[in-house]
Amino acid sequence: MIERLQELGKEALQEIKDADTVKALDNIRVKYLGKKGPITEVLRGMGKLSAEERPKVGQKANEIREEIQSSLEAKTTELEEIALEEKLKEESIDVTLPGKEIKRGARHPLTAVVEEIEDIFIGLGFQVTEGPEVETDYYNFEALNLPPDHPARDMQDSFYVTHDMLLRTQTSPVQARTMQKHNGQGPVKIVCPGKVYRRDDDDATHSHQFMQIEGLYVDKNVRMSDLKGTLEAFVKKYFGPERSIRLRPSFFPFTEPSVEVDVSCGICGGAGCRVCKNSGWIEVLGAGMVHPNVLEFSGFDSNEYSGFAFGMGVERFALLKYGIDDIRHFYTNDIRFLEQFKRA
Ligand code: 2U9
Repeated sequence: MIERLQELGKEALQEIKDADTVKALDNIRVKYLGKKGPITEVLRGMGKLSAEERPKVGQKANEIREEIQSSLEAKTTELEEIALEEKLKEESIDVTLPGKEIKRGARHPLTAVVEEIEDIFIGLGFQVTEGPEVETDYYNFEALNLPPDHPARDMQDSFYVTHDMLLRTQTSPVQARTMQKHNGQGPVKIVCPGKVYRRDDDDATHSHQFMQIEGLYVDKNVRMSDLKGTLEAFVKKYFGPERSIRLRPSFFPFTEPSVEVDVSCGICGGAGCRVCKNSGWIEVLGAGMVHPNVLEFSGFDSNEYSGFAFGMGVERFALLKYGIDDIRHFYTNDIRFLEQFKRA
């Protein structure tokens, strides 16, 4: 019996040595030390042994059992350590690897142009003011000297929300609201950037939604020469000191007199080319002296106060600066277009 026990012990230790998983060790434990295992069986048969043999066999059986037990424990620890090491190796982080590139966006070109223009006017003493895009008929038209029968108020030209509310067709209502808040006290010196809406078929030069910046300066003794000097300073800052402006007479309901402002062509320097349609000049702004009716509508005494106002389309300024040929590029969000405006 002792021989049989020794054989079993040897067999078990060999199997433990060869085991390569904790699960396999568990199977070995059940196989050799379980209730139906060979060692238990040997112990069960001890009743048949002589009183002399019984303690010896019992002692050997316990020795073998303990040997198997401790070998199992040692091997379990060993396998667990190997598994842990492998896991650590697998999960280790190589801090020397280069990081993943994070895609950086860019300011939209129209935003960049708006901010650039705002900065120039801030430098000239203007404040930036914004207002609602859904406006009342009153602020969008009436306060700007566009009477109810004016053609610009045609339903066909504007996006009406209700019978007297519409998407603003210009940013001028912001100026009218600001003047009204001043209770007839100057100065008011503001630029108003923002989106405006007009019923138009979209093409390379038109969009039903575009951006404007308008300016207004109301104070005592504001004159046409102040308007000209301000716009000249602005254009030279935006396009370059070599550029000049010229004013041509025009008409707007909210200004009198009104002018259209051209900048000398930056491509041909005034000699005439495709960009300036051979005239040497490019139209960029509308402007004029604020109509007395508009001053009065917003609570200013037109005998005491005068003012100038101007308006420009932001897209046009962006097209000219960056040599873009189609206004629709600004709204279609093609990443290949937008990426070109990333800062270095
Ligand atoms: C108030 C009084 C006067 C704003 C002005 C223009 C001339 C003008 C156009 C330029 C191109 C609009 O984007 S565009 O189509 N604007 O020509 N705008 S004077 O005059 C005002 C505004 C508010 C209270």
